[in-house]
Amino acid sequence: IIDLDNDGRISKEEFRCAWLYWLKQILKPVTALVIVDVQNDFISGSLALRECPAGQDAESVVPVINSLLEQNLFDVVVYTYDWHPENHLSFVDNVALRSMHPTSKVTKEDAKVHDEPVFDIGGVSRQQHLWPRHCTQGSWGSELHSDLKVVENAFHVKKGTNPDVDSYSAFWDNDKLSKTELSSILAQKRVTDVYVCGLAYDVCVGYTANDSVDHGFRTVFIEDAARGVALDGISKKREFLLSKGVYMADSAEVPSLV
Ligand code: VGL
Ligand code: ZN
Repeated sequence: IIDLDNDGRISKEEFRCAWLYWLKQILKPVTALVIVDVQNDFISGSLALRECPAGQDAESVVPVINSLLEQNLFDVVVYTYDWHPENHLSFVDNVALRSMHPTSKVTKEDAKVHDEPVFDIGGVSRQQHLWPRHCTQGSWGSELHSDLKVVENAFHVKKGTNPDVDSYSAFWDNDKLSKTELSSILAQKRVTDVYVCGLAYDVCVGYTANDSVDHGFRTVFIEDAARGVALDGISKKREFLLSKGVYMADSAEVPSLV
């Protein structure tokens, strides 16, 4: 007998039992926690989320993620890093180095943070959201928050290393020109289920969750272990990810999902 809730859907409790006693035995999930960009610049540096429109406290994800790690729930743990060269196209102070495409509504002279100029990159037009200079390779801002637990045998994946294209997703750059190491790590470890968390909800965590679904992974987004840039961005991203089949979870229910 299946216990259905008011919407006629299987209840969470029923699913939990079905998962634990049947599905998990058959599917034998291999789980990965992908901790996206929990770096100083997004917490207290140049792109501190508390100074972004949503005004969120990015540091508060650290104890939530540490608690998940301390419970040893995952087969694979991956830390990702936004890892930009000095001349990266997303930095507002690099606009002077760039050529604008004729279709750009934003000019070199008045480009500011959050504008989206269209650059001409060797004859290719590429629109880019502008950010303050952040996460330059090897800088303090690019380091993980010092309280974040770093487990042994974890993988460390860098993204955003090409000066001419941004990379919000930990799988691909924004134009899908090249992949990071993430998909080969997950394939080599035979991962089936990807859990994502970190910074920022509506940017890099959201893009990573989307690409995780597109790669065929069952994907869980741990919402209380993520903080975002803008409230409307967060709610739009949430609706979009739900429509793609991402499971939006609270960290407290993760032990019953893995
Ligand atoms: C990110 C803005 C620019 C992120 C990275 O990690 O969410 N956001 N670069
Ligand atoms: Zn970046």
